[in-house]
Amino acid sequence: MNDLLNPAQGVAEKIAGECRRWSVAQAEALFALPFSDLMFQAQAAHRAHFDPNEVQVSTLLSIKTGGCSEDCGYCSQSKRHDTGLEQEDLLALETVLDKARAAKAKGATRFCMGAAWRGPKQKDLKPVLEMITAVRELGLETCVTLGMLKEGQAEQLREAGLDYYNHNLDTAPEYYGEVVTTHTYQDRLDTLDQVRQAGMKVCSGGIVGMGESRTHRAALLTQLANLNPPPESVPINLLVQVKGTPLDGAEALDPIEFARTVAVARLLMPQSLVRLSAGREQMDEPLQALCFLAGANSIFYGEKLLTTPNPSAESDLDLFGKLGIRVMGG
Ligand code: SAM
Ligand code: DTB
Ligand code: SF4
Repeated sequence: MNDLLNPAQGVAEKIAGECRRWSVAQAEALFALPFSDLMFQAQAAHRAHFDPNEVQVSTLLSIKTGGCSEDCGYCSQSKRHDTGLEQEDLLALETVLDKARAAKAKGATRFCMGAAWRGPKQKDLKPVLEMITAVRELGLETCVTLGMLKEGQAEQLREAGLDYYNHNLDTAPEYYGEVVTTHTYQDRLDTLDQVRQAGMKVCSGGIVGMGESRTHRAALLTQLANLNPPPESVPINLLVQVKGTPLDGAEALDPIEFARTVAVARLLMPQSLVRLSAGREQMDEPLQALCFLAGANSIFYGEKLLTTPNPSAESDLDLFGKLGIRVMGG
């Protein structure tokens, strides 16, 4: 048996120590483990680096909704898809601050602001910089997701006090062209590079359930894990199917395969926060519990993601109570 796959070999230690670069074949071999072995190893990796009973909570807000030039096949906000979404201008600073205060009062520790842009124009960036500084002054960690960054923009974000920049690789390089044609995988990697060079923390993950193969899922996680260093935060989104998008009607991903994806993310990136992200509204409690067992230790918290529903804060706190989970940093 390959050493890496032998539970007796302590895969968590091997991963944290020797194995900086992962091959897709190694990731696929983890996917193919008997479920109990995979879960056991993911739990061991999780416990080596985190309190297994703590989950980080982030609240999302769409600060600029709809009308996006890009053609991402999953997205409700592309102007190329007839989803019936009402386009909105950039929110006012006070509106954002009210939402951030409410999120903090409900127990969120990080506030993530998303804009439906290919990337920010300089005139758009200025008000966002003010939002970042003001949200941080409330005592929340800050994250924004604004699309592709141009030269110098990452530095401006860092100077405004931004903690995390979210920019997902979304799927395998080989599958990206099936989902998006208006920008490339290399564009995504270039923005991640700029964020790192500017000294910010990286939040990057992907979406599963878009009709991709297991090999594609393994390739996505390999790409993320081989970033040097890996992202501090790794959102794993289950596709939320939106009427009017090309991916509406994609074959649903098997829930066990979803839990396996979370476990492999935990094993490949043992020191990262792995976030159980979009798609929780479509998951029952046992599946979410399985994902926490597989090593997920962050969620989006609050009744809305960007444009689609998320479980209520009350139902999440109820689930945390049943599972004995505490809020990280809460
Ligand atoms: N426009 C920016 C960009 O594309 O990076 C930021 C906003 S975009 C909505 C942020 C991320 O949300 C996407 O990269 C994708 O991972 C996720 N996302 C968007 N629509 C989704 C859906 N229907 N289901 C699951 N995840 C989705
Ligand atoms: C991430 O990985 N997922 C979030 C956040 N980063 C920006 C967005 C999920 C969006 C789900 C679909 C919607 O609400 O529009
Ligand atoms: Fe635009 Fe981002 Fe949606 Fe793509 S994912 S259409 S870039 S908002």
